[in-house]
Amino acid sequence: EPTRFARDRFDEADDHYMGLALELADAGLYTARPNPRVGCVLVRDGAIVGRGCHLRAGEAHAEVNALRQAGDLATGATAYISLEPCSHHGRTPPCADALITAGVSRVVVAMADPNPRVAGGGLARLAQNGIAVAVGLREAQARALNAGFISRMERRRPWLRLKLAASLDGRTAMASGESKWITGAAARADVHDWRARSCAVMTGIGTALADDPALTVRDHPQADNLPSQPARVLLDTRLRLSPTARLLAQPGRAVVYTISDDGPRVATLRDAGAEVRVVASAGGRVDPLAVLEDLAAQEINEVLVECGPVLAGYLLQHGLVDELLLYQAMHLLGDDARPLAHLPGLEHMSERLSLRLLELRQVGDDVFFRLAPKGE
Ligand code: AOF
Ligand code: ZN
Repeated sequence: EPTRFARDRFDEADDHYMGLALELADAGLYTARPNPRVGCVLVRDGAIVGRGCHLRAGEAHAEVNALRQAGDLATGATAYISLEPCSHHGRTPPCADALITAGVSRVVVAMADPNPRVAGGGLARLAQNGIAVAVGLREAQARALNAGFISRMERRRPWLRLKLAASLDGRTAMASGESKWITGAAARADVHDWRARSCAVMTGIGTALADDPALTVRDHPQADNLPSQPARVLLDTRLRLSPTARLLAQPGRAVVYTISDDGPRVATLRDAGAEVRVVASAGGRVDPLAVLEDLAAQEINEVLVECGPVLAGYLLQHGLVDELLLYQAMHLLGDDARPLAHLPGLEHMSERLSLRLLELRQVGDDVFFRLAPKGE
């Protein structure tokens, strides 16, 4: 529905302060989940009188932290917030009411809150109380910061990042399955950073059997500050996972998705700490889309998939990849090594799967590409 609020009346100072609000929001990158990362700056007579961010679900929202800092100086101030203030009673009372009570005179937000419990209600409440409201400043940046939260609210599925590590000739493992290590230590540390911001890390049974990964965040500055380890999610059509698998023995949730109704195997894995969930099948295997929808219902915002070529190919082919994170090592593995992703052979260039380059950087001796499939 078209917004009734001004989208274009922003000056350079507005842009500057919204930039600060977004910087503050970044402080919740690893800790705010399942809530969005939000920052707020209060400005009166050209001076910042309050700054706040939202650090953890259940704790104060960004606006409340900024208002506390400003005290009486909030009266007549402009609030720059990276997300529409809430209007609902959730884990905390509505921020829109707090801004009204504090006597703020103008509110600028980067984007409306896609949460159906808010969805314009916060802005409407402010406007009804005589507060000048403007929305849409640095919206793209605000949406990128909370891609997972927004995806969960708008599409009812998480934001999916597919991480792959390949040689210069695009190979991901030797024919034997040996894949440790394609890329260097710096690239692996970078992957732990992507894990740390995610609600879940997902893999397929092929990778789980071949590598026995732990799928936890380790050796990361935020490792001990996370609300929990990301949930470890396994797609295991026939429940082939060993009850002694490392991914079951780590702190945090381990969720095994299957289409199997093999009671004894389910019981064995549950005893070993797994949450076993039965979902729909797609072509005789666990349906990844059904898994994603189930994860969204559990407040999973961002999913990092670290898997082999079968699941990678499926996700790419079915348009389920929102971002591809590719670490490429400067060596050649040869014709017998395994490809990046299994995709059907194509006859024409016009059928190719095109990607848009979003980011490119060197990580140790490897090269990192962040890409988005085109045409979504
Ligand atoms: C804000 N400011 O800093 C954040 C907001 O359960 P609660 O009370 O923590 O509410 C969570 C919801 O509030 C979340 O789903 C989103 O819609 C909004 N987040 N709103 O005004 C904030 N983090
Ligand atoms: Zn709020």
